[in-house]
Amino acid sequence: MMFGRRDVLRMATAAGLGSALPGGGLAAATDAGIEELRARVTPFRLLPDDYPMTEIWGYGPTAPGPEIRVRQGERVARRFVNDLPQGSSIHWHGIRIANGMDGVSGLTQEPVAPGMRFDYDFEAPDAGTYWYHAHNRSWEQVARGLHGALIVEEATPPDVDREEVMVLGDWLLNPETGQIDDSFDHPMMMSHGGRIGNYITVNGRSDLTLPARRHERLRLRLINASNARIFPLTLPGLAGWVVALDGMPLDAPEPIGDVLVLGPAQRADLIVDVVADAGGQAGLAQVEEDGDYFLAAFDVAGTAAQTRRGTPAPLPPNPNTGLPDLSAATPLRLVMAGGAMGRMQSAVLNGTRMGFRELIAEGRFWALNDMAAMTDTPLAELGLGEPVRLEIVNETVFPHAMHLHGMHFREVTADGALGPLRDTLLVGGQETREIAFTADNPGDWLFHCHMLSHAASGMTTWLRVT
Ligand SMILES: [Cu+2]
Repeated sequence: MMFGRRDVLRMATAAGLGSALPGGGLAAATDAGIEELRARVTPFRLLPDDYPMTEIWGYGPTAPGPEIRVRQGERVARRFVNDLPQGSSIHWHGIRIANGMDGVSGLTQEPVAPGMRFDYDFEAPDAGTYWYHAHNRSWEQVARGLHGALIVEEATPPDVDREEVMVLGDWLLNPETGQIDDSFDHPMMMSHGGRIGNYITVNGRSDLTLPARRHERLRLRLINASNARIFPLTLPGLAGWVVALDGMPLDAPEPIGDVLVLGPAQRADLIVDVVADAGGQAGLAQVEEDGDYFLAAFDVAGTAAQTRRGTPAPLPPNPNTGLPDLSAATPLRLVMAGGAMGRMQSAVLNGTRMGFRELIAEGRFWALNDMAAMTDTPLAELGLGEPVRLEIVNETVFPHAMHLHGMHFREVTADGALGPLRDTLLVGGQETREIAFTADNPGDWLFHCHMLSHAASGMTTWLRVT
């Protein structure tokens, strides 16, 4: 099978592949001794050199923003300074966090106004691969570049030669100007699969190429930071195991299947060996109808070892691995309706039942349990420690990546078994799935679709744990 690079801009008429793109993080200590994370409008070398710079919104001069990395149990402290023209806040995706630090504008805090700041300070109780992103007008702000990796290292890291964090980005750019397409509220994006881009990057580059040696063992931390794109991935020239999903270690490493599917906001930790010959190429590729295209490539030179190593040990478990008590679990049900080609006749918006056409006029295309917007009352009020099972009925024809804040859940599979811990579940069109969790974190927690245009147009609800 041949693997090539995808055209730079699929919509563009002609352009050669450029190379160098600048990077560079930032970290500024402030007078208060807390590190600053400053969101600003900035030019970024997103496209190759023969294109103009792209104006992005970044945590610093790049997208993704600076990688935040701590050891398990350490604190993350950042002073968020908002130099954007809009209010904003930062959500620390997948971290079991105190509610007031969850960063959800309109639920756990007010948006931080332009020119203002907010100090985030929380413990990272679980090792794993997480990310941070804007959580006000997220369908616009994340798309403009406000996202970055948050890595929590194990006390005893796995035995690998090195690791690579790979933040998958999906940009919708105007092919004439190279600037971010600003049709964030376009009904087509809201009502279909969400804002799908035309320019895919890994760590802000379309041509990321890294060196590797045959039989080198790598840990890959994959993060899907796109607004709506579901990545079907293959790993040509690499062979190995999934060791964690959404940051949470699997009980045992699982061999990577033919295709690894990563929905919006989902992460996968892989331990892979380079099996391509020296002089060959390996990498991370996206499956498309006409072939597989490298998103990131390894140029294989030299040999790290004569033979492959054996199966890796599982990652050390995090402290929250207890199983929810299904026999005592409170049953909840969430019906997802609407969207193009759906059959939603009406839904309730701000206390008023409206027909689908009226809802569309209000920018609402979806409903959760008949509600086309966040309501004052939560989906459920749960007691601290209460076990829950939540059936998710997707009556729409689109897949949705359902994300629970503050707590991890396990999928209840058809045979009644419990799957691995996750924070984001990709539910296929017209599928019914079930998750279970113990409501062990007090506060108001969002539960929403991570196709961010969907979240903005009806697919957001919340749970209260007291
Ligand atoms: Cu959705």
